[in-house]
Amino acid sequence: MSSTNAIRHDWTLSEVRELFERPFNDLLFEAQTVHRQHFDPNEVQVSTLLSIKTGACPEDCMYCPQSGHYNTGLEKEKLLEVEKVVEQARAAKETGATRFCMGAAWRSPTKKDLPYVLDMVRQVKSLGMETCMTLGMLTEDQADELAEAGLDYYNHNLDTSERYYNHIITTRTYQDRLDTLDNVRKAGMKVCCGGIMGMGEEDEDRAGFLMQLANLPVHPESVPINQLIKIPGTPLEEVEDLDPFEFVRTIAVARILMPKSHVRLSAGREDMNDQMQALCFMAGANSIFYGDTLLTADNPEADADRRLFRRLGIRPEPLSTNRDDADEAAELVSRVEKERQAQLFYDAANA
Ligand code: SAM
Ligand code: DTB
Ligand code: SF4
Repeated sequence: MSSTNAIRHDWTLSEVRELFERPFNDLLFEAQTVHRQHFDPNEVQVSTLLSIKTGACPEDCMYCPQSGHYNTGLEKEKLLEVEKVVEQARAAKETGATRFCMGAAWRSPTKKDLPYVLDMVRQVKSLGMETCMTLGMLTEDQADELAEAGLDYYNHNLDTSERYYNHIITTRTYQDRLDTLDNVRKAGMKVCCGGIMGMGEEDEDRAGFLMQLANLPVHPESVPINQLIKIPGTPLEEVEDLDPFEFVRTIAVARILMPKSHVRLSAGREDMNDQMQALCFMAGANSIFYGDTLLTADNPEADADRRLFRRLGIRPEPLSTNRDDADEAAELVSRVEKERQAQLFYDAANA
Protein backbone atom coordinates (compact mmCIF):
# COMPACT_ATOMS: atom_id res chain seq x y z
CA MET A 1 0.00 0.00 0.00
CA SER A 2 1.29 3.45 -0.81
CA SER A 3 1.20 6.11 1.88
CA THR A 4 -0.43 8.55 -0.54
CA ASN A 5 -3.64 6.50 -0.76
CA ALA A 6 -6.92 8.33 -0.15
CA ILE A 7 -8.89 7.94 3.09
CA ARG A 8 -10.72 4.60 2.86
CA HIS A 9 -13.73 3.05 4.56
CA ASP A 10 -13.68 -0.34 2.85
CA TRP A 11 -10.86 -2.26 4.50
CA THR A 12 -10.95 -6.04 4.44
CA LEU A 13 -9.73 -8.17 7.33
CA SER A 14 -6.97 -9.68 5.22
CA GLU A 15 -5.67 -6.24 4.21
CA VAL A 16 -5.56 -5.15 7.84
CA ARG A 17 -3.89 -8.39 8.90
CA GLU A 18 -1.33 -7.93 6.15
CA LEU A 19 -0.39 -4.56 7.68
CA PHE A 20 0.00 -6.14 11.13
CA GLU A 21 2.24 -8.84 9.67
CA ARG A 22 4.75 -6.50 8.04
CA PRO A 23 8.29 -6.29 9.33
CA PHE A 24 8.19 -3.94 12.33
CA ASN A 25 10.44 -1.29 10.77
CA ASP A 26 8.48 -1.23 7.52
CA LEU A 27 5.22 -0.81 9.41
CA LEU A 28 6.59 2.00 11.58
CA PHE A 29 8.09 3.79 8.59
CA GLU A 30 4.76 3.67 6.76
CA ALA A 31 2.86 4.87 9.84
CA GLN A 32 5.30 7.73 10.46
CA THR A 33 5.10 8.73 6.78
CA VAL A 34 1.29 8.83 6.90
CA HIS A 35 1.44 10.69 10.20
CA ARG A 36 3.64 13.44 8.74
CA GLN A 37 1.20 14.01 5.87
CA HIS A 38 -1.51 15.13 8.30
CA PHE A 39 0.09 16.22 11.56
CA ASP A 40 3.06 17.99 13.06
CA PRO A 41 5.00 14.91 14.26
CA ASN A 42 6.24 16.76 17.34
CA GLU A 43 2.86 17.79 18.70
CA VAL A 44 0.75 15.68 21.04
CA GLN A 45 -2.78 16.61 22.11
CA VAL A 46 -3.27 16.62 25.88
CA SER A 47 -6.55 15.72 27.60
CA THR A 48 -7.36 15.35 31.29
CA LEU A 49 -9.90 12.90 32.66
CA LEU A 50 -12.23 13.15 35.63
CA SER A 51 -14.61 10.56 36.99
CA ILE A 52 -17.82 12.50 37.70
CA LYS A 53 -19.64 9.41 39.01
CA THR A 54 -17.63 6.48 40.28
CA GLY A 55 -18.36 2.76 40.72
CA ALA A 56 -21.44 0.52 41.16
CA CYS A 57 -21.99 0.33 37.40
CA PRO A 58 -24.69 -2.17 36.34
CA GLU A 59 -22.65 -3.32 33.30
CA ASP A 60 -20.35 -6.35 33.49
CA CYS A 61 -17.34 -5.21 31.38
CA MET A 62 -14.71 -7.70 32.54
CA TYR A 63 -11.85 -5.21 32.52
CA CYS A 64 -13.53 -2.53 34.56
CA PRO A 65 -12.81 -1.60 38.18
CA GLN A 66 -16.15 0.25 38.28
CA SER A 67 -18.45 -2.65 37.44
CA GLY A 68 -20.78 -3.54 40.30
CA HIS A 69 -20.41 -7.20 39.29
CA TYR A 70 -16.88 -7.48 40.72
CA ASN A 71 -15.33 -6.68 44.05
CA THR A 72 -12.42 -4.39 43.27
CA GLY A 73 -12.42 -2.52 46.59
CA LEU A 74 -13.37 0.73 44.85
CA GLU A 75 -15.37 3.25 46.88
CA LYS A 76 -18.45 4.27 44.97
CA GLU A 77 -19.38 7.93 44.73
CA LYS A 78 -22.47 9.87 43.73
CA LEU A 79 -22.52 12.33 40.83
CA LEU A 80 -20.04 15.12 41.65
CA GLU A 81 -21.33 18.63 42.18
CA VAL A 82 -21.01 20.89 39.16
CA GLU A 83 -18.75 23.36 41.02
CA LYS A 84 -16.28 20.60 41.91
CA VAL A 85 -16.09 19.51 38.29
CA VAL A 86 -15.47 23.06 37.09
CA GLU A 87 -12.77 23.51 39.75
CA GLN A 88 -10.97 20.38 38.46
CA ALA A 89 -11.33 21.53 34.85
CA ARG A 90 -9.81 24.89 35.72
CA ALA A 91 -6.85 23.14 37.42
CA ALA A 92 -6.40 20.88 34.37
CA LYS A 93 -6.36 23.91 32.09
CA GLU A 94 -3.71 25.53 34.25
CA THR A 95 -1.45 22.50 33.91
CA GLY A 96 -1.78 22.64 30.11
CA ALA A 97 -4.70 20.34 29.16
CA THR A 98 -6.82 21.59 26.25
CA ARG A 99 -9.62 19.03 26.58
CA PHE A 100 -11.49 17.97 29.69
CA CYS A 101 -13.06 14.49 29.59
CA MET A 102 -15.74 13.61 32.10
CA GLY A 103 -16.65 9.95 32.66
CA ALA A 104 -19.56 8.35 34.52
CA ALA A 105 -19.99 4.70 35.50
CA TRP A 106 -23.46 4.45 33.98
CA ARG A 107 -25.19 2.14 31.55
CA SER A 108 -26.71 5.37 30.22
CA PRO A 109 -27.59 8.75 31.74
CA THR A 110 -30.96 9.03 33.55
CA LYS A 111 -33.50 11.81 33.09
CA LYS A 112 -32.69 13.02 36.59
CA ASP A 113 -28.93 13.27 36.04
CA LEU A 114 -28.85 14.74 32.55
CA PRO A 115 -29.52 18.41 33.51
CA TYR A 116 -26.49 18.38 35.86
CA VAL A 117 -24.33 16.89 33.16
CA LEU A 118 -25.49 19.53 30.65
CA ASP A 119 -24.59 22.22 33.14
CA MET A 120 -21.09 20.72 33.49
CA VAL A 121 -20.64 20.88 29.72
CA ARG A 122 -21.69 24.53 29.53
CA GLN A 123 -19.51 25.63 32.43
CA VAL A 124 -16.37 23.69 31.43
CA LYS A 125 -16.74 24.96 27.88
CA SER A 126 -16.96 28.52 29.13
CA LEU A 127 -13.42 28.08 30.54
CA GLY A 128 -12.25 27.85 26.92
CA MET A 129 -11.57 24.11 26.96
CA GLU A 130 -12.79 21.41 24.62
CA THR A 131 -15.29 19.14 26.35
CA CYS A 132 -15.66 15.38 26.16
CA MET A 133 -17.99 13.03 28.02
CA THR A 134 -18.39 9.30 28.34
CA LEU A 135 -21.67 8.38 30.02
CA GLY A 136 -22.60 5.04 28.43
CA MET A 137 -25.30 4.53 25.82
CA LEU A 138 -27.15 7.58 24.44
CA THR A 139 -30.51 7.90 22.73
CA GLU A 140 -30.87 10.31 19.81
CA ASP A 141 -32.54 12.87 22.09
CA GLN A 142 -29.83 12.68 24.74
CA ALA A 143 -27.14 13.08 22.10
CA ASP A 144 -28.96 16.13 20.72
CA GLU A 145 -29.20 17.70 24.17
CA LEU A 146 -25.50 17.19 24.84
CA ALA A 147 -24.58 18.63 21.45
CA GLU A 148 -26.82 21.63 22.07
CA ALA A 149 -25.12 22.27 25.41
CA GLY A 150 -21.85 22.50 23.46
CA LEU A 151 -20.27 19.07 24.03
CA ASP A 152 -17.44 18.69 21.51
CA TYR A 153 -16.61 14.96 21.81
CA TYR A 154 -18.43 11.87 23.03
CA ASN A 155 -16.35 8.84 23.99
CA HIS A 156 -17.90 5.43 23.50
CA ASN A 157 -15.57 2.52 22.80
CA LEU A 158 -16.10 -0.61 20.73
CA ASP A 159 -13.36 -2.08 22.95
CA THR A 160 -12.55 -5.11 20.74
CA SER A 161 -13.60 -7.04 17.65
CA GLU A 162 -17.21 -8.03 17.12
CA ARG A 163 -16.36 -11.72 17.53
CA TYR A 164 -14.46 -11.30 20.84
CA TYR A 165 -16.90 -8.78 22.32
CA ASN A 166 -19.23 -11.37 23.93
CA HIS A 167 -16.30 -12.79 25.90
CA ILE A 168 -15.84 -9.39 27.57
CA ILE A 169 -19.30 -7.83 28.00
CA THR A 170 -22.68 -9.52 28.12
CA THR A 171 -24.96 -6.71 29.37
CA ARG A 172 -24.99 -4.74 26.11
CA THR A 173 -24.31 -5.68 22.53
CA TYR A 174 -21.85 -4.53 19.89
CA GLN A 175 -24.83 -3.22 17.94
CA ASP A 176 -25.92 -1.14 20.99
CA ARG A 177 -22.51 0.50 20.86
CA LEU A 178 -22.69 1.15 17.12
CA ASP A 179 -26.16 2.67 17.62
CA THR A 180 -24.84 5.10 20.23
CA LEU A 181 -21.97 6.07 17.93
CA ASP A 182 -24.52 6.72 15.20
CA ASN A 183 -26.60 8.91 17.51
CA VAL A 184 -23.52 10.91 18.50
CA ARG A 185 -22.63 11.50 14.84
CA LYS A 186 -26.13 12.50 13.87
CA ALA A 187 -26.17 15.04 16.70
CA GLY A 188 -23.08 16.65 15.13
CA MET A 189 -20.58 15.84 17.90
CA LYS A 190 -17.11 14.48 17.28
CA VAL A 191 -16.61 10.81 18.02
CA CYS A 192 -13.97 9.40 20.34
CA CYS A 193 -13.95 5.63 19.93
CA GLY A 194 -11.29 3.03 20.58
CA GLY A 195 -10.60 -0.09 22.56
CA ILE A 196 -8.43 -2.11 24.91
CA MET A 197 -5.54 -4.33 23.89
CA GLY A 198 -4.27 -7.21 26.01
CA MET A 199 -7.61 -8.70 27.11
CA GLY A 200 -6.63 -12.17 25.87
CA GLU A 201 -7.81 -11.41 22.34
CA GLU A 202 -6.06 -12.87 19.29
CA ASP A 203 -4.21 -11.09 16.48
CA GLU A 204 -7.32 -11.37 14.35
CA ASP A 205 -9.35 -9.49 16.98
CA ARG A 206 -7.02 -6.50 17.04
CA ALA A 207 -7.21 -6.40 13.25
CA GLY A 208 -11.02 -6.86 13.28
CA PHE A 209 -11.43 -4.11 15.86
CA LEU A 210 -9.42 -1.58 13.81
CA MET A 211 -11.22 -2.64 10.65
CA GLN A 212 -14.58 -1.85 12.34
CA LEU A 213 -13.38 1.64 13.29
CA ALA A 214 -11.86 2.36 9.91
CA ASN A 215 -14.99 1.22 8.08
CA LEU A 216 -17.36 3.50 10.01
CA PRO A 217 -18.95 6.01 7.60
CA VAL A 218 -16.78 8.73 9.18
CA HIS A 219 -13.58 7.90 11.06
CA PRO A 220 -13.69 8.78 14.77
CA GLU A 221 -11.78 12.03 15.24
CA SER A 222 -10.20 10.51 18.34
CA VAL A 223 -9.13 6.86 18.67
CA PRO A 224 -8.03 5.86 22.19
CA ILE A 225 -5.89 2.74 22.23
CA ASN A 226 -5.81 1.46 25.82
CA GLN A 227 -3.53 -1.23 27.17
CA LEU A 228 -5.46 -3.27 29.72
CA ILE A 229 -4.76 -2.20 33.30
CA LYS A 230 -5.16 -5.46 35.17
CA ILE A 231 -7.39 -4.66 38.10
CA PRO A 232 -7.44 -7.13 41.03
CA GLY A 233 -10.95 -8.47 41.51
CA THR A 234 -11.91 -8.30 37.81
CA PRO A 235 -12.10 -11.47 35.69
CA LEU A 236 -9.16 -10.22 33.60
CA GLU A 237 -6.79 -9.67 36.51
CA GLU A 238 -4.50 -12.53 35.48
CA VAL A 239 -4.76 -12.45 31.73
CA GLU A 240 -1.43 -12.92 29.92
CA ASP A 241 0.53 -9.79 28.97
CA LEU A 242 0.38 -8.67 25.37
CA ASP A 243 3.74 -8.49 23.58
CA PRO A 244 4.55 -4.74 23.74
CA PHE A 245 5.49 -4.74 20.04
CA GLU A 246 1.96 -5.93 19.22
CA PHE A 247 0.63 -2.90 21.07
CA VAL A 248 2.93 -0.60 19.05
CA ARG A 249 1.81 -2.34 15.86
CA THR A 250 -1.82 -1.66 16.82
CA ILE A 251 -1.06 2.07 17.11
CA ALA A 252 0.77 2.03 13.77
CA VAL A 253 -2.06 0.24 11.96
CA ALA A 254 -4.62 2.63 13.51
CA ARG A 255 -2.54 5.54 12.18
CA ILE A 256 -2.40 4.07 8.67
CA LEU A 257 -6.11 3.18 8.52
CA MET A 258 -7.31 6.49 10.00
CA PRO A 259 -4.72 9.02 8.82
CA LYS A 260 -6.51 12.16 10.00
CA SER A 261 -7.64 10.94 13.41
CA HIS A 262 -5.89 11.67 16.67
CA VAL A 263 -4.70 8.29 17.97
CA ARG A 264 -4.48 8.37 21.75
CA LEU A 265 -1.92 6.41 23.71
CA SER A 266 -4.53 5.96 26.40
CA ALA A 267 -4.72 3.83 29.58
CA GLY A 268 -1.77 1.66 30.57
CA ARG A 269 1.12 4.15 30.36
CA GLU A 270 2.00 3.48 34.01
CA ASP A 271 3.13 0.02 32.88
CA MET A 272 5.18 1.38 29.95
CA ASN A 273 8.70 2.77 30.13
CA ASP A 274 9.71 5.94 28.30
CA GLN A 275 11.20 3.99 25.38
CA MET A 276 7.91 2.15 24.83
CA GLN A 277 5.95 5.40 24.85
CA ALA A 278 8.45 6.97 22.44
CA LEU A 279 7.89 4.02 20.07
CA CYS A 280 4.13 4.61 20.28
CA PHE A 281 4.60 8.28 19.32
CA MET A 282 6.87 7.14 16.49
CA ALA A 283 4.07 4.80 15.36
CA GLY A 284 1.69 7.76 15.12
CA ALA A 285 0.12 8.21 18.55
CA ASN A 286 -0.52 11.92 19.04
CA SER A 287 -2.69 12.29 22.11
CA ILE A 288 -2.41 11.30 25.77
CA PHE A 289 -4.26 11.58 29.06
CA TYR A 290 -2.37 13.91 31.34
CA GLY A 291 -2.70 13.96 35.12
CA ASP A 292 -1.95 11.37 37.78
CA THR A 293 -5.35 9.60 37.70
CA LEU A 294 -7.35 8.30 34.75
CA LEU A 295 -10.90 7.65 35.99
CA THR A 296 -9.92 5.53 38.98
CA ALA A 297 -6.57 4.00 37.98
CA ASP A 298 -3.10 5.54 38.13
CA ASN A 299 -1.55 7.46 35.25
CA PRO A 300 2.01 8.87 35.14
CA GLU A 301 2.62 12.03 37.20
CA ALA A 302 2.31 15.25 35.21
CA ASP A 303 5.97 15.99 35.98
CA ALA A 304 7.10 12.70 34.44
CA ASP A 305 5.14 13.52 31.28
CA ARG A 306 6.61 17.00 31.09
CA ARG A 307 10.10 15.46 31.36
CA LEU A 308 9.28 12.88 28.69
CA PHE A 309 7.96 15.57 26.31
CA ARG A 310 11.10 17.64 26.88
CA ARG A 311 13.43 14.69 26.24
CA LEU A 312 11.60 13.85 23.02
CA GLY A 313 11.18 17.44 21.84
CA ILE A 314 7.39 17.05 21.91
CA ARG A 315 5.11 20.06 22.41
CA PRO A 316 1.50 19.96 23.62
CA GLU A 317 -0.80 20.59 20.66
CA PRO A 318 -2.41 24.03 20.92
CA LEU A 319 -6.18 24.21 20.80
CA SER A 320 -6.23 26.16 17.54
CA THR A 321 -4.67 23.27 15.57
CA ASN A 322 -7.69 21.07 16.08
CA ARG A 323 -10.12 23.86 15.23
CA ASP A 324 -9.67 23.24 11.48
CA ASP A 325 -11.00 19.75 12.02
CA ALA A 326 -14.31 21.16 13.26
CA ASP A 327 -15.42 22.45 9.86
CA GLU A 328 -14.32 19.26 8.22
CA ALA A 329 -16.27 17.19 10.75
CA ALA A 330 -19.39 19.31 10.25
CA GLU A 331 -19.08 18.77 6.52
CA LEU A 332 -18.70 15.02 6.96
CA VAL A 333 -21.71 14.85 9.26
CA SER A 334 -23.85 16.62 6.72
CA ARG A 335 -22.58 14.28 3.96
CA VAL A 336 -23.37 11.20 6.05
CA GLU A 337 -26.84 12.52 6.83
CA LYS A 338 -27.47 13.13 3.12
CA GLU A 339 -26.31 9.60 2.27
CA ARG A 340 -28.60 8.27 4.98
CA GLN A 341 -31.60 10.15 3.65
CA ALA A 342 -30.82 8.87 0.16
CA GLN A 343 -30.64 5.31 1.53
CA LEU A 344 -33.95 5.71 3.38
CA PHE A 345 -35.47 7.01 0.17
CA TYR A 346 -34.06 4.04 -1.72
CA ASP A 347 -35.36 1.53 0.88
CA ALA A 348 -38.82 3.11 0.81
CA ALA A 349 -38.91 3.01 -2.97
CA ASN A 350 -38.10 -0.69 -2.90
CA ALA A 351 -40.46 -1.60 -0.08
N1 SAM B 1 -19.46 3.80 31.45
C1 SAM B 1 -19.08 4.39 30.24
C2 SAM B 1 -18.86 3.40 29.15
O1 SAM B 1 -18.41 2.29 29.39
O2 SAM B 1 -19.14 3.74 27.99
C3 SAM B 1 -17.88 5.29 30.36
C4 SAM B 1 -16.70 4.95 31.23
S1 SAM B 1 -15.70 3.55 30.76
C5 SAM B 1 -14.69 3.35 32.17
C6 SAM B 1 -14.65 4.12 29.45
C7 SAM B 1 -13.65 3.17 28.86
O3 SAM B 1 -12.55 2.98 29.76
C8 SAM B 1 -14.08 1.76 28.54
O4 SAM B 1 -14.80 1.67 27.36
C9 SAM B 1 -12.74 1.05 28.43
O5 SAM B 1 -12.30 1.06 27.08
C10 SAM B 1 -11.80 1.88 29.31
N2 SAM B 1 -11.34 1.09 30.46
C11 SAM B 1 -12.05 0.74 31.55
N3 SAM B 1 -11.34 -0.04 32.37
C12 SAM B 1 -10.12 -0.20 31.81
C13 SAM B 1 -8.94 -0.92 32.17
N4 SAM B 1 -8.89 -1.65 33.28
N5 SAM B 1 -7.88 -0.87 31.36
C14 SAM B 1 -7.93 -0.14 30.21
N6 SAM B 1 -9.01 0.55 29.82
C15 SAM B 1 -10.10 0.52 30.59
C1 DTB C 1 -10.73 5.54 27.14
O1 DTB C 1 -10.68 4.89 26.08
N1 DTB C 1 -9.92 5.35 28.17
C2 DTB C 1 -10.25 6.25 29.25
C3 DTB C 1 -11.37 7.13 28.64
N2 DTB C 1 -11.58 6.52 27.36
C4 DTB C 1 -12.61 7.39 29.35
C5 DTB C 1 -10.59 5.56 30.50
C6 DTB C 1 -9.53 4.61 30.99
C7 DTB C 1 -10.00 4.03 32.27
C8 DTB C 1 -8.96 3.19 32.93
C9 DTB C 1 -9.44 2.59 34.20
C10 DTB C 1 -9.82 3.58 35.27
O2 DTB C 1 -9.19 4.63 35.44
O3 DTB C 1 -10.77 3.29 36.01
FE1 SF4 D 1 -19.63 0.51 33.50
FE2 SF4 D 1 -18.25 1.76 31.59
FE3 SF4 D 1 -17.01 0.24 33.43
FE4 SF4 D 1 -18.49 -0.94 31.57
S1 SF4 D 1 -16.64 0.27 31.21
S2 SF4 D 1 -18.52 -1.41 33.76
S3 SF4 D 1 -20.13 0.54 31.32
S4 SF4 D 1 -18.10 2.11 33.80
